[in-house]
Amino acid sequence: MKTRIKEIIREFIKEYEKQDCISTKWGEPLVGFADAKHPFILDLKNTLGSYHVTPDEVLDGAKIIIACYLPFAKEFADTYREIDEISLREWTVAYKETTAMFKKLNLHLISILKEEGFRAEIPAMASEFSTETFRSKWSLVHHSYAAGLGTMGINNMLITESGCCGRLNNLVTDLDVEPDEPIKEELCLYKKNGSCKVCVDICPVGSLRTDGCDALPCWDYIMRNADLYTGEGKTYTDVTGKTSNICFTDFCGKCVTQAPCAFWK
Ligand code: B12
Ligand code: SF4
Ligand code: SF4
Repeated sequence: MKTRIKEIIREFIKEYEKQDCISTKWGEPLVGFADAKHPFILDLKNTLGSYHVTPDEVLDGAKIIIACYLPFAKEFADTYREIDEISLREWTVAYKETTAMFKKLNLHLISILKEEGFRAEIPAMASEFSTETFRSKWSLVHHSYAAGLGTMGINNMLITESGCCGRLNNLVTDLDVEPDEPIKEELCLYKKNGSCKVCVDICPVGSLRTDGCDALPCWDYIMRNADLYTGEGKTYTDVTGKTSNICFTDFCGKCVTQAPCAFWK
């Protein structure tokens, strides 16, 4: 069943990308299966905060979280290297298109799993966050870590064996499959042996430090791009209601495009 799900995801994305209306180019998806009852996940209400919802609150009887990391195609990501202060409209579009595609992929998976007698639910709160706390009630990074997709970089991104220049998606299910475990090898080069801090040096507003991240300067910076590129739809909803819910596609991403861990090869 795990192999079949991986193949369904791969095929769906390949076909989706062929549409004339889609300009984003994606690479090969990585898929992992997290145990919804893994102590790391059950402890998130303590480690992150009681606001964080559990898989059971999304789907009663949740067993497995399907986690997907989808990299942007490397040649597509390379276009980013040519620019400096602001990001290209293409990236804003890529963010919006990837988010929209994930929603359709999730609906596709839900209907296939239903035919097989399984239930599945989208953790809708993953698409919302507060611009006061900069936290979502569903952390895609933490669940994808539990699914064995990668480890946490000091750029605040999940770094996978394919890199970190991509986006994450989760689906909560009651699938009956063997869960994957978090990977043991540290993938961030700073955490591994101190040999890199490119992301810290490259951040134009000092958001990233080797001992943590300050979300506010990053937020202010990427909102300049959001103001510039209006009309591209939204990737997120601000639960405080302070920012526009009509157009909310924010992007900078220098820390995930111009770092050695963006793509390992
Ligand atoms: C809020 C948010 C933002 C905010 C705040 C980011 C911040 N730095 O705090 C803003 C809008 C600024 C932002 C910017 C970006 N974001 Co953002 N963001 C989110 C969102 C919606 C919620 C994040 C959240 O609630 N995290 C939970 C809190 C508790 O985690 P945290 O504050 O990051 O800190 C924790 C980790 O550092 C962790 N930690 C430390 N060490 C370790 C070790 C291990 C093993 C683990 C598991 C954890 C861990 O502990 C900390 C506290 O518990 C998620 C989507 C989602 N629903 O998850 C996307 C998400 C994290 N963002 C993503 C991306 C790509 C970006 C940008 C590159 C996009 C851009 N706009 O240019 C930038 C990069 C900024 C950066 N380097 O952090 C991707 C990350 C993909 C990946 N490879 O991991 C996500 C998952 C969206 C997606 N669908 O893929 N983002
Ligand atoms: S750029 Fe280097 S230090 Fe920063 S997250 Fe990637 S590997 Fe770690
Ligand atoms: S997205 Fe840009 S501003 Fe935000 S942390 Fe990364 S490099 Fe810094």
